[in-house]
Amino acid sequence: MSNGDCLFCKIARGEIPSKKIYEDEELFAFYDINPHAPVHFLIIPKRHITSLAETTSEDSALLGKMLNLARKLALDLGCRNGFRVVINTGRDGGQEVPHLHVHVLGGPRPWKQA
Ligand code: IU
Repeated sequence: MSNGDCLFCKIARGEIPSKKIYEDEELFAFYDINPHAPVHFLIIPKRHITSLAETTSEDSALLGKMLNLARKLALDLGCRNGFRVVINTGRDGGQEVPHLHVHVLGGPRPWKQA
């Protein structure tokens, strides 16, 4: 189920434009609007999940798909020397957008830590 007011649900539905990298029935990937590294993109589920803290063991397959896609897209986008995967979770985790998202950061260093 998507959430009408959620920014990332709107991005996933194409109602707010984004630099899309990938889309399937469950996931959507797009470049971060404020990149912290030469390659910085986000992977989100199309279904509204507020954060990693709201997932359950029933979301295991979805979470696995998100990580598999992180690896695939990072390599496709040239992050051959490594990349960083971050899931900010909740207020103390520094999460600003309340829709689960995986940050993938890579490219030649130096770059800011997200
Ligand atoms: P955070 O993990 O919730 O702190 O990160 C949210 C990210 O979403 C942050 O890096 C923003 O630059 C990014 N972002 C975006 O790419 N497009 C948007 O419309 C908005 C935020 I709002």
